[in-house]
Amino acid sequence: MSKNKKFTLITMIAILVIVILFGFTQIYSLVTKGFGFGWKSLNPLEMPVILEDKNNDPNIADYELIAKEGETEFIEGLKTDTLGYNGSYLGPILRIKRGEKVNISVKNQLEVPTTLHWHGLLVDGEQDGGPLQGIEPKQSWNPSFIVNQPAATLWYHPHFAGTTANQVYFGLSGLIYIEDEISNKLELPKEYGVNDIPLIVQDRNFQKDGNFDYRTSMMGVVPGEVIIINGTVNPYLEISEEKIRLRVLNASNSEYFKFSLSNNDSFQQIASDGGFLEKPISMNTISLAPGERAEIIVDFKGNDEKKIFLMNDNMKILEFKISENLKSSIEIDKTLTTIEEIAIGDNPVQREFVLESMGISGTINGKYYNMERIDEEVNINETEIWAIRNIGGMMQTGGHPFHIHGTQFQIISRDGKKPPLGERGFKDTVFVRVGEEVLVRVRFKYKGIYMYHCHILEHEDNGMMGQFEVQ
Ligand SMILES: [Cu+2]
Repeated sequence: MSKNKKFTLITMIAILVIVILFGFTQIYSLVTKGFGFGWKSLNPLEMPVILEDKNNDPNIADYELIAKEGETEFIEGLKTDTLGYNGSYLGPILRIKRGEKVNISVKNQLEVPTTLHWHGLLVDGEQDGGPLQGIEPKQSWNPSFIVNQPAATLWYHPHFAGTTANQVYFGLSGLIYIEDEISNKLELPKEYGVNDIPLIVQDRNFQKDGNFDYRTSMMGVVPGEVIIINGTVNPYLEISEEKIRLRVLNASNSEYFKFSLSNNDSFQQIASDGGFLEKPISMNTISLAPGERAEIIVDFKGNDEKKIFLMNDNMKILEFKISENLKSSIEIDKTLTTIEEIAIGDNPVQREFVLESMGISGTINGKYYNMERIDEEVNINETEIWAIRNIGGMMQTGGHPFHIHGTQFQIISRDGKKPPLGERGFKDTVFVRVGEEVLVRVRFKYKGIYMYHCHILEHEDNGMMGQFEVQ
């Protein structure tokens, strides 16, 4: 063989190996990056509606959520096929008072089965909306529960085994606000849409005709070049008051976000997944893995710049258009709530959850999800210590957001060290980096079968989930 031919052969084999390793779609995405949206044609940030309670009794709420297909105009003049609850994309906000009885009629108008899971809500296993509560097309599911947990920003989304990632990507997600005596009493911005703003953050790819370009390879989902907030492409928000409360949800399938302000100003975190922190915490960046939430207060007082952006790493994702005459705001309370450590008995039950992933799929304790199998038996009202370990795996690129249903837990440690201040409140999802071990204190107050899983939705759909029964 001539030197030239040998060289060509080696080059071709090298290209083949690269393509097999990284997947065609990943390479395509790398090549086309930079031809994305940039920052142009700004749209006012969409505000989800607050769902109307159809019951006049102040202690009972009757809600209706209809999962259906629709069309959404993200890009001017182009229609995108989407899914939504009661609308074409995303869903309304369920605003629930602590102590209230909630009846929900969930109707499935999709052509495929779905479920509706209340992420972060403490309810019986049968009301939880996991993979075991499937709703066939044209059928309804009518969960009913009393909400008894602190004020928090939670969310809802489908959880049907194997199709969750697709249904969430196309639009099925919504927020739940729980309010209680503490949240009502605190000095905080609480005027919805004015100074209390939801931010449902998602990455998306679009095709030329406007449709979503949801692509996966053996590596996982192809990261979106466009960040949309509340379903708005290139959004802006008019700021007319000094202090604005942002309730941020990472509703992406697999992207990890690192938020900051373009002027690098600090802001204050006031809540994590399960509710308020004890005190506001000042910070310059906040990271959220898929499924995680945080509430932050941004103070725009004394800014010379009239344009400040919310950033994800180095990318602008939301423009704050700041008014000339900002309405002055109240001072935020210095103490928000009291968080008691979840009480623990002598010799608590300890469990270990080993996370291992291979590109788009993964296992927990070496097992893929099996609907017929109960992986752990847990006693009700008994605090346990769960150790979650990420041992990496083949083609492992990042960490796993580990979500436990039916509880709000407390993080004891990350690799033996106390968690950062923003993680010392209640959590239902914790990001576990490669090689890291996270210990949590967990207790269940309701009975039934629940899930624990990775909240990278492609991992979840491809087996990275287990079941436990509380009794
Ligand atoms: Cu994962």
